[in-house]
Amino acid sequence: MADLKALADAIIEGNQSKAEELTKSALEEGMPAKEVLDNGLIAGMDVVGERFKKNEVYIPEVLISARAMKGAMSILEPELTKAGVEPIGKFIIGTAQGDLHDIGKNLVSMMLKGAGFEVVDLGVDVSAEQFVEQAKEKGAQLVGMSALLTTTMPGIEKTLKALKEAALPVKIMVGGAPITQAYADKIGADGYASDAATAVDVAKELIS
Ligand code: B1M
Repeated sequence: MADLKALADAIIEGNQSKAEELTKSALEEGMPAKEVLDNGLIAGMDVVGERFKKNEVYIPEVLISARAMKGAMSILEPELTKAGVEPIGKFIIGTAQGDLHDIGKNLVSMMLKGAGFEVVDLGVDVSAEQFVEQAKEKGAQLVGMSALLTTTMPGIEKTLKALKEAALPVKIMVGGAPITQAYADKIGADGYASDAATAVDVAKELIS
């Protein structure tokens, strides 16, 4: 009998080979891919997110868990596609124009994937035009921007204006070390999060 609790634990421990092995055996036993995803992988990443928020684990542990999740997802994804399982939302993410910092943005991206979002990562130094074009092309519900430099924060505001002018039905989220809730409110962003685990909660709220 497939042990989804052991799978969740393997994700929490960041044990990639065990997570992959347990995912394979659950599928071989005929367990639905969605059940493996929800009660194994996502259940594990939820615990990691909560521990990260409480400062019980730090960035390296989260990255190791995310790597285990990614390995198991590569086995699960073809089965999810076959079963027609839809992601809970489509999220476009990138770092503001002129800004090359991507460690926090990558962490947010991984946690969102861990929570069941489809994430299109545009990378770093992303212009307002690229955000708008990709949001349109990919039919995203959420656009997230990250900035680490005070000098690149205006790029976030510019992109936000461009997305609003394009009248796309997207919610806009912002984050990164110099960004605050007050700044997010001032520029009219729909959501702000100070860390990657909270970003997942905010994203879920925005699409609910
Ligand atoms: Co840069 N750098 N850096 N740097 N760098 C800072 C940011 C700086 C504060 C250092 C300092 O002076 N004390 C300073 C900025 C000062 C300012 O603007 N006020 C700075 C500077 C000045 C620069 C350069 C200009 C240096 C130079 O060349 N003279 C240059 C700029 C390059 C460019 O971007 N054009 C530069 C370059 C670099 C490296 C390339 C060497 C490297 C980046 C490597 C990389 O990212 N691949 C780097 C690094 C590593 C840093 C520090 C040391 C660490 C940043 C980091 O990754 N933090 C940083 C100093 C520091 O913070 N101690 C510094 C960890 C990361 C997990 O946190 O990104 O905040 P963070 O993400 C968090 C939250 O903010 C949130 O979730 C994450 C996880 O919980 N979050 C979101 C992030 N994005 C979110 C999006 C959301 C929601 C939440 O919704 C969409």
